[in-house]
Amino acid sequence: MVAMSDPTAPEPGVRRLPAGVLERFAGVVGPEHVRTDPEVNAAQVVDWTGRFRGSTPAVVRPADVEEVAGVLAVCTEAGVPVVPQGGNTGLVGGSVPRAGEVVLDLNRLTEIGPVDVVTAQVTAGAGVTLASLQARAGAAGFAYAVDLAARDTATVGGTVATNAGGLHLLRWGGTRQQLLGIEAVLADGRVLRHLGGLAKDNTGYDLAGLLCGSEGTLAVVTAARLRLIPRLDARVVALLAFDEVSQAIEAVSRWRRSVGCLDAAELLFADGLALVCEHEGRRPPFTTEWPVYVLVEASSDGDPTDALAVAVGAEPAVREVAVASDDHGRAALWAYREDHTVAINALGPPHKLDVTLPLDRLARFVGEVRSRVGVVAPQARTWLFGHVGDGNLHVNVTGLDPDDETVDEAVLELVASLGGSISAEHGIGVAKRRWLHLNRSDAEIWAFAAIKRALDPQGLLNPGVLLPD
Ligand code: 2HG
Ligand code: ZN
Repeated sequence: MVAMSDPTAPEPGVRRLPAGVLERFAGVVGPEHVRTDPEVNAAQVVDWTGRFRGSTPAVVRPADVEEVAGVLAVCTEAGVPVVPQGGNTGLVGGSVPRAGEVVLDLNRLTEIGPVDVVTAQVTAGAGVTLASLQARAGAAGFAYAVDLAARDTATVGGTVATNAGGLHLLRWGGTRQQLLGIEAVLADGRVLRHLGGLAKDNTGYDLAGLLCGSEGTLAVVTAARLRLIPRLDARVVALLAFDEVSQAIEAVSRWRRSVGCLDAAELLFADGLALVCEHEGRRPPFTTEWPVYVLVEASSDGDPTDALAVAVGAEPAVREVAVASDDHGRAALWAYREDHTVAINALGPPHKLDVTLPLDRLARFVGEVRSRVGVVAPQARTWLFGHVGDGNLHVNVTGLDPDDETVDEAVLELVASLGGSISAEHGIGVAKRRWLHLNRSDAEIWAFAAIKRALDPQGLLNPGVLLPD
């Protein structure tokens, strides 16, 4: 018996599936892995921020690639749309069944292959969390280059599907730079598998590169062959205070050139730091409140503290410094930065605008964005933080109705007018697809649509995500 409520009487607003589809899903994955109870599925129909909500007739939980292929074949035959979902930590509404789609939950694909110590590679299933991947790589003397605050929940499949950037991109690149091969299932159940991990392999189209960042619209990622980096245990973190954002940005540009082992350079502002301290009940890092802070991390196989100290000492604009090289102290400094997301979310569902600016225009953007928001939404509050080394700012705006997009439009137009990207690392999702044209030409969007039609002719994979209507 399928573990579900009566499929003939769906919840109000929930899509009715064609007769027999739930039973066919159950035939593929086992009845206990077809979940139809709205209470059980509640956390999987809303995004992490609470801004994007939907409903689903069923969450289907395959155990492996064959079961994913079987479920998708049923969906194609029955014309049932699907939203692939991993850790559901996305921030642009890309993993939520907004129009009553079936949720294809990849969290059971947790297999991690052996670490190949000669080539420094590993194959990981879509449902492996970044934390588990780090643990496996670490045990073999390596690390995985992509790291995020949501590491305990975010999965390999989700980070590949969104080409996640994270905290260490400036040194090691984002997810696409780690990807040596992919296994993925097309809408009709066909399996694409290219996991050999050969360093040189020019045998046609780079499907891994194409699927990475396609946000579940072209195929469902089931595994990835990933590059590993050396595990560098000598690590130092410093939090540095500045008076002006332009000074902070210029200092980071110099440190990028002078400190070869720089892993991260993150930007914080006084209001965000104060919010984090209040929300977490934590003491501020300094007795004086400074307008701008930069958190830097360096790692090496020998102690990188001196290299960082020399570089920091050469910057007269640095007003105060807190340094930590032990695990506890480093985590405490990182928490001032990583806890922004949670602290802001506690104010109510934020609008998240994850953008990149050319580095020489970043300070100007910071100077203008709050007033642009103020003009269209005087009641709103704008929070800024991000990966300053990459020119990537996270503009979070609270105090807005979830569906009110006037602020989104004002900010994204400002970004585009300054030559920036409307999506640095979170993707387009449903949140930004109306503005894809700000960064992509008609010809590019035509090519996107042509690829989508070729791989998913019925438009069943993550409908409403990435591509404009
Ligand atoms: C981060 O950098 C994540 O911490 C989340 O990309 C950013 O909450 C956000 O807007
Ligand atoms: Zn980020």
